[in-house]
Amino acid sequence: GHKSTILWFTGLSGAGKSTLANALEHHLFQKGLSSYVLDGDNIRHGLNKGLGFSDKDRKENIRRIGEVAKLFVDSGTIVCTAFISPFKEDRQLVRKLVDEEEFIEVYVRCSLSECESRDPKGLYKKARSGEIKDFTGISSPYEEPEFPEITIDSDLLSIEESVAQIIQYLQAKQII
Ligand code: GGZ
Repeated sequence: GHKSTILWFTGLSGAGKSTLANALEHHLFQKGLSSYVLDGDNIRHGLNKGLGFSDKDRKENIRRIGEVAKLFVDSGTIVCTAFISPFKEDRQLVRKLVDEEEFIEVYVRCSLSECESRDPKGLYKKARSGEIKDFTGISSPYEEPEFPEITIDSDLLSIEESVAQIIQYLQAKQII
């Protein structure tokens, strides 16, 4: 068995949140554990279609995702959320929605220059040229977590090493 929990991935666009959340989910699935990933693909294109990237919309995006994540915890699932979630206050509000041990903040730390050089979707380039406004790290702030439960240095670690670091934490806390 396992305890249900929220693994709240936060970090810049291109830091590897979704990739890591999906790799972790795959690993947990192999172990027979029930987990689920919430990310832009299933949330921003569905439930939160219509929300943009103003501070206000990001706040509402994160609030709703927090509420959905809480439902997954209630259902007994390990839920991995992969959103930039740039504001400390919004992450703090989600943290308060569940029991203390049920919120694990995972800071996927990666330098802006590394994210920008990866630029898999060409968004940083568009942000620099002004084609996209309010872009996190360029023209909109990212507030680093002060006391994340886990920090993954994604510009130094492979996906496998990163997954291993999270698994080790979950085992040490007897969540899995
Ligand atoms: C940041 C943006 C923006 C702006 C579109 N700022 O790398 P991606 O493409 O796949 O991930 C980014 C995603 C961020 O959505 P989130 O829901 O995670 O953001 S937040 O938590 O702040 O609400 C990026 C794309 O959407 N994208 N415009 N202006 N990222």
